[in-house]
Amino acid sequence: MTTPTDAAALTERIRDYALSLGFDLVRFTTADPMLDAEAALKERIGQGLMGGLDWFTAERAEVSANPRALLPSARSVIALGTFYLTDAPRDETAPGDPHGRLSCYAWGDDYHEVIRARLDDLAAFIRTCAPPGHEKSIVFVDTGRMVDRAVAQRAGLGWYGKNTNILTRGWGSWLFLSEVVTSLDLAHDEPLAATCGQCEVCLHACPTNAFVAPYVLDNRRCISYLTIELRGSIPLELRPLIGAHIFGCDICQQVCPVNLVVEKRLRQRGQLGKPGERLMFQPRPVTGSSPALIPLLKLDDEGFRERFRHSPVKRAKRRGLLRNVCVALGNIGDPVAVPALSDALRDTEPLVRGHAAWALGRIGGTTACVALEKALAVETDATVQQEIRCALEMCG
Ligand code: B12
Repeated sequence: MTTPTDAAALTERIRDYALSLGFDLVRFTTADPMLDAEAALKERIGQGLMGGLDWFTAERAEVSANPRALLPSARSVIALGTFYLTDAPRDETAPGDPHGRLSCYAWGDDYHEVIRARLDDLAAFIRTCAPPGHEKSIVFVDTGRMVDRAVAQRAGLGWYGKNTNILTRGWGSWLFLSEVVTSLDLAHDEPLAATCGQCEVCLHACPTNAFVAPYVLDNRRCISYLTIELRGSIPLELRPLIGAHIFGCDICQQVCPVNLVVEKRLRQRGQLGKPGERLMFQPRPVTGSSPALIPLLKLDDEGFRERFRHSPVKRAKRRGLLRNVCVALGNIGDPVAVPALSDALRDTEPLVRGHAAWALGRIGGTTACVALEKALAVETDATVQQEIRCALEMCG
């Protein structure tokens, strides 16, 4: 039997160890089911707002909102936050050298790999200090069946922002969330009383109007979904709204007043933008935070694998990333991209050919039109033929 004093002492040992591993926030909550979260998830699925994420089923919602469905002996959940912002994004696009935007979380090494290693270390530590019979634990980061944000909210790690992200006073919303579900009895924290109050800046800043109400995101309109998770064609009406985003989007976080205050304070204290700080999340040398787009369009499978090994960007796969690059080039509208986009009309992937056609139509001009006409004469895929015809109409 663990006494409250034992539990408090053990909780502090675990907190200190987690902080020493590089986690920035550590809170503790019970392993009771999160019934509000389960109801919210089921409601969103029922309304079609999780459309496109076929794996997000009502059954999954039931399991992921109930830690004991995953570890029957669970008594506590350790909620962890890892700050990942390393510097403010720079828009490097200049005439003749179009650049795209990577969302900040994807600048550096794949956080799943970085955090998983820390979680395994923490779980091993917990095993060594657990009383007999309480050694069991399982770890989660993002891809596991656990509602990361609901755990973080109940543990008082942060509060729900209206853009659905968890916000914190010290680190804003620039945190990866992860958990350890354990059979240990620990001292539990309370949820925070903080809210976003009257502020709705994020809701109105979204270029695709993805928020149907505060706290409610329509996944199918979110640029993050369209550029990362969507495997097929990007809906025509949304393409112009995506701008130069080629992997994820940070707009609803960048405009958040809490985040702006946090960034300013961290910068003043020298905790942001410091060379050598959080190296694993700093922009990778070859790709940076806003990569040149034309060279990306020339990547073959091998080149893509090589360039994005250990980067979150690999999730989009070559065809998804090149699709996004075409859309960004179309939106930037610089004719310097016409030769590379014309070459992409001969890509092995119909998805890339179709989006290259759209971009050429949007940029327009005689060279783009001629390339589209030539491509139409030899194209065999019906969807791409349709894209080319639409593009020729845009060309005028
Ligand atoms: C599916 C998913 C997505 C989808 C859908 C997003 C979404 N809103 O659900 C897509 C691909 C679009 C996406 C995008 C992003 N994601 Co994502 N995503 C997930 C994933 C795998 C599941 C999220 C989920 O359960 N969604 C279901 C919906 C219904 O949940 P929800 O919107 O959070 O709803 C909760 C609250 O809103 C609340 N609620 C409901 N109604 C109400 C009403 C009131 C009044 C209140 C107070 C609360 C409330 O209850 C709900 C249940 O907890 C998690 C990882 C995980 N395993 O949890 C990461 C996760 C949520 N994503 C994350 C990140 C970083 C992002 C991006 C910022 C990435 C980017 N830069 O492009 C964007 C942000 C977009 C946005 N504004 O949400 C982080 C969030 C970190 C944080 N600080 O909150 C997570 C936790 C990954 C991680 N482990 O760090 N993501």
